[in-house]
Amino acid sequence: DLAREIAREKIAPLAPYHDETETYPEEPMRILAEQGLMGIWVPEGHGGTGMGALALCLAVEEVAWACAATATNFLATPLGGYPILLAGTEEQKKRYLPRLASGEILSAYSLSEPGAGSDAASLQTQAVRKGDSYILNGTKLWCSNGDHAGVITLFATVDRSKGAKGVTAFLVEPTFPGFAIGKKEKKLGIRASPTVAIHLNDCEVPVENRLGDEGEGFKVAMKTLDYTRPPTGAIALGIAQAALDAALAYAAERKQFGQPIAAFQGIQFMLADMAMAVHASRLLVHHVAQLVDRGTSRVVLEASMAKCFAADTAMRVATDAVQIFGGYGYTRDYPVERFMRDAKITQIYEGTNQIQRMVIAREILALS
Ligand code: COS
Repeated sequence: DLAREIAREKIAPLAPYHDETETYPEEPMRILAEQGLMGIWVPEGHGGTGMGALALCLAVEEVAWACAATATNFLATPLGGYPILLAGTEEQKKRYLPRLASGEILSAYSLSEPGAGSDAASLQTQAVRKGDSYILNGTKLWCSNGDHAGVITLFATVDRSKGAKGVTAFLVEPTFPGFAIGKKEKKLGIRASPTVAIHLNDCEVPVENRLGDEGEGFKVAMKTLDYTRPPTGAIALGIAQAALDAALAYAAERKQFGQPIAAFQGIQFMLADMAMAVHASRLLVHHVAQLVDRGTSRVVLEASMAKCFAADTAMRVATDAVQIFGGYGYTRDYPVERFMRDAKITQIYEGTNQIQRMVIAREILALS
């Protein structure tokens, strides 16, 4: 309820401005922190509210209903922070989690590289141990919220020849020597969410900032995605619900041939299909989130299904909403064109929907 109130009253009115100007939604992010929503996923013992995965999905959906870019920035902190929960030492948890929970600092997750997207294990950024530090060299790409993060969970390899088994996770702070934020991408959608490159030029990371053991990083990266693909599905769900709501309102109000277009069966069937898909997405997202909250040890299948289905739904529903708005929908005077642009990224980030289908196929074939 709190997330919905903030989203509708404070975030939605600013969304078109931040989209148009490609500026960071400072005010929405400040309010989300002020109201205690940054700490939903953080256990109470570490300064959060410990409300769990379902609560995070509900909050993310509400924020995304208003502004998918703000929701992406909001989700970047659990994305960077879950690895600390999963693999961090007590000391690392104490150092970072309370500050992430309060919103004092934000986080980000940096896995992808220019040559390593879907094939994440082929990353090339190198980490070489030198005394009490690791020296990191390489370029990371597509880091959401990277230029606003106080700590970034960043993946490098200690041995390129080992593939996934060489990948190691580090907690990198932007003040570390040799760390630099690079190009900010100019994007089709979620334009108020910065997507940046990171350059590591003999970047010095203290040994105490290695997360987990050498070679454990790939599993940490994958387990993290099991927790963050459901709320990524919730971003898609928020966009889809916003597009459906806009289409319903417009179809009831817009008159052609002497009656509201909602009276035409052609439009009714579109709206019915949109509503079914949105409802099914919500059930998939909530189901996997509840499995996580119940402590289910493996949610790979359900997480990929929820993310993939909700993202495809968001794209289809937003495209249909533009269709229902007709020519008006194609202009920036109405929000549905933004929903359509924003929906597209949900089929790409956190693992493309092709990768999700690959993961789903692997899981069901192994089960049978
Ligand atoms: N949880 C725990 N361990 C996992 C795991 C998971 N969800 N997924 C994979 N692993 C483990 C495997 O069990 C394997 O361990 P062993 O060698 O001990 O058997 C290891 O990790 C390597 O896994 P796998 O062989 O499946 O790796 P692949 O190179 O085939 O890649 C995919 C797997 C394609 C699923 C992975 O690279 C992926 O998700 N790519 C998309 C990346 C992505 O989502 N990027 C966007 C996020 S950054 S915003």
